[in-house]
Amino acid sequence: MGDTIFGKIIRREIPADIVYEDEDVLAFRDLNPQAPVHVLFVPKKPLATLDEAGAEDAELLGKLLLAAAAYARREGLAGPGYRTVINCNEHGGQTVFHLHVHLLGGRRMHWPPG
Ligand code: DGP
Repeated sequence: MGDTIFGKIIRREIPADIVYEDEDVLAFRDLNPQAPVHVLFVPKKPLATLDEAGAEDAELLGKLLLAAAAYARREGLAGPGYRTVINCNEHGGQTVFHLHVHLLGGRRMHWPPG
């Protein structure tokens, strides 16, 4: 995959409001928040889309979701609830081609999404 803005954030070449980091995952606040809490959980491994993930990435995908769930719990979002979203490719609304999980919380979500 080509480099993206998220690759630059992972390498600390551009700033971001980082809220969580471990060996495999970086999480930072979305620049254009769609909810009071809007954090992106990004694998340090440069996967472009969910479609590019393979069986070898099963553990990494689990780590992304568990990191998001743990963050939501720490921030008091788990009781009221929250939403996780992975947009994939054009119809999914993906604009940055480095796989990421959106964590949205702090307000009631609507369904179906637009
Ligand atoms: P998606 O549409 O699923 O690819 O989501 C990309 C998100 O990334 C979008 O909600 C806005 C956010 N975003 C784009 N550029 C930047 C950036 O430079 N910094 C941060 N923190 N977020 C960004």
